[in-house]
Amino acid sequence: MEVKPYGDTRDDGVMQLSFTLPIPNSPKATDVGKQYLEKMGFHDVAVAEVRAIDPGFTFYVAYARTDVSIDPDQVKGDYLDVEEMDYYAINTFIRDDVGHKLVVVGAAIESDAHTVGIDAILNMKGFAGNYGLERYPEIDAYNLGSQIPCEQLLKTALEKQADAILVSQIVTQKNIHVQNLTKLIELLEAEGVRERFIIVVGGPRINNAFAKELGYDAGFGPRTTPVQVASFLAQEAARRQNP
Ligand code: B12
Repeated sequence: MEVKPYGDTRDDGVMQLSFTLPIPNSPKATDVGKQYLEKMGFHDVAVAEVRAIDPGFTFYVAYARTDVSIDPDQVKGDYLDVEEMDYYAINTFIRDDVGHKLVVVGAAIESDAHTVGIDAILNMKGFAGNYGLERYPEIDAYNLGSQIPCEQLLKTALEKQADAILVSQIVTQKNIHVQNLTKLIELLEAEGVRERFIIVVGGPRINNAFAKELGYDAGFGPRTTPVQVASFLAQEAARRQNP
């Protein structure tokens, strides 16, 4: 079934838009913004806010109506198919269906110095009201931090006999994340240990389809919560145990 944005009533197509044009905020700036949205096919355009954010830049907030609709069933992709469980259910599931504690080793690899993403998933205190994986009695989590060379991550994963390797990649400038993520997979393959681990990558510009293309088992994007990751790891470990 086709749907349109919901503003005031079902399928009225009303959207809130915000954008910046590289023009000074002058008496005609409102009309420039309005006509730009009309050129894009919007109608009933109401410009609600026009502000100079710099002498040469004007920021807009506008409401406008679109005729464009979409059928969500026609959107196909490689989305992660995981039943999200809660903290307690995940621990029980690991105990009953995996049969041993899950060992997880995580790091932001190579040049990437951002720790907050991997910490959000692993740290005991967690993120967005969710405990991190360190808190799970049925998970042994090792957070190596940031700027960890792939070789060191693999060495630790082997030493700890990890079930899963969790990789964070935040910086994507000049596709550095592609290079780093490819390096890790190639290293695992060269050492003949790729199939030994569940390998997951996360970051603000990561999605599941992209991760799969690079040879990872799953990819997690912005606003990922620890329960989503723990649910995936538990279910994937159980699936591998009973293929
Ligand atoms: C804090 C920060 C820093 C801090 C990091 C401190 C630290 N200890 O982490 C410092 C100041 C060191 C820093 C440095 C740099 N930064 Co910085 N930084 C940020 C900032 C402001 C916030 C990042 C953050 O903490 N987000 C909060 C966390 C919770 O969100 P998250 O990382 O997305 O993580 C979530 C998901 O992505 C996912 N996730 C992430 N990792 C993983 C891993 C797994 C396994 C899973 C399952 C999920 C997962 O789950 C998390 C929770 O939901 C962002 C801008 C922004 N607002 O995002 C820029 C930003 C990421 N930085 C950026 C840049 C460019 C840099 C520098 C290169 C700047 C420079 N020229 O020196 C350096 C990088 C140095 C390096 N070698 O890496 C750019 C990256 C642009 C790009 N596309 O590549 C950003 C986007 C800023 C910008 N707009 O330009 N940065």
